[in-house]
Amino acid sequence: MLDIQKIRSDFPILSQKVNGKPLVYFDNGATSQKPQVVIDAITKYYSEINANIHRGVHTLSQLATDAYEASRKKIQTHINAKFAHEVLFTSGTTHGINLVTNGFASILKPGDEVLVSALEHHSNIVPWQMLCEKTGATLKVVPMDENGELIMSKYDKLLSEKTKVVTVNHISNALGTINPIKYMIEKAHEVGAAILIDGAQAAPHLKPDVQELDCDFYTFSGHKICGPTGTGILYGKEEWLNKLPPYQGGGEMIKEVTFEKTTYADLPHKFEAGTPNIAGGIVLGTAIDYLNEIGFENIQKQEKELLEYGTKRLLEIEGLKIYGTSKEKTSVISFNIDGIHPYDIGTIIDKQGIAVRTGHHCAQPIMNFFCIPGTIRASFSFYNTKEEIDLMVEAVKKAQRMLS
Ligand code: C6P
Repeated sequence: MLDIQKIRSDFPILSQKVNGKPLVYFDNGATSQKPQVVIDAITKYYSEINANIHRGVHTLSQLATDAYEASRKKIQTHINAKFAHEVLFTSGTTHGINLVTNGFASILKPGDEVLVSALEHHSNIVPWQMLCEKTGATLKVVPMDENGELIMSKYDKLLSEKTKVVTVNHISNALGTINPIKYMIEKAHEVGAAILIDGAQAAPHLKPDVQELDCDFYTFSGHKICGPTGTGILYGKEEWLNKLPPYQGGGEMIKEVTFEKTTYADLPHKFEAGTPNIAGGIVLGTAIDYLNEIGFENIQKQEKELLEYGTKRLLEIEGLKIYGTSKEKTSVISFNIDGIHPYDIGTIIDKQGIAVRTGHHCAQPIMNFFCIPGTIRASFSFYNTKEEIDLMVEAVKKAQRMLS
């Protein structure tokens, strides 16, 4: 059993008051809070070893380079990639997806098809639309049902030899659905398509094993897993990363430059032009260590309890409807109350110190599917408690009384 109070004391922000009330932070889907070890590691980097990496022979540059590359190895182990050079540092999930879509611009042709799912965040729709506009490929959508589950029989039918890439999130940010990605990866490969998994909402809750999954790309953001903002990871299979052209040109991504021709560096540097977020990359490793010390089994157990308890308590409220009722679900509850706009509830409960996200959650097609403008989304982390859920339920009831 986790000692939640001890864990909470690792996060300085959680003992703050907001609007005069103890903070109840249920916006973990947007970004997670940071433990003191992560905050300290940022200070330590800038106080002790700050220097540019892969460039200098001087001691600080070596220390910074070693720490950065050690973090890459740590992340390789964490996601079970075959090689460290399959792990690219990015600024986040959005960057990772754009790197891949940019690469496919030189591969796709008119008549080719890209399959996205109906459950995607805009970050995993718009770059693919842009790619299709550029190449003449066609974007097709794997539909979902009323529970927020992707319809696998429709997926099977959409796949054909025309399908060149499939892209799907591991977990939906708006509904919490855990998608059957293992099945989807196998099926994509049967028709020879590559597949990208958007792991932005999965990485906080589980340890993805990219070899076991056999996905071609897996991407996630550091800021959602207790790490700094402006950090992220794109895993790509070596053969794909070798095939794709570089994303950006600049320093560090070259072997040799002349005005006639430039040759590119080996992986991973081919995709890491310019000075990266060095502190961020190193400290992302610290965040991953922190989560592994707590243990993903413990994290899942705590979050499952919060999901079950939160669902039960919220459903006590008259007129409340939960969106996203899939069998496999993570600790996200999206809901609305009859006749009340989600923004109004969000604004009123904020006055009680309760932080939730309201709106379309960068997933407008999902809102369109349900014919709603948005939802109130409570997304729980392992450091949340049932007592906090009680506070939210009371605050929502109060808001409902005020607004009806
Ligand atoms: N979702 C949310 O509140 P970035 O912004 O690059 O770190 O992550 C983008 C992204 C991509 N895919 C999924 C499934 C996501 O959930 C997100 C980020 C946040 O739901 C902020 S919009």
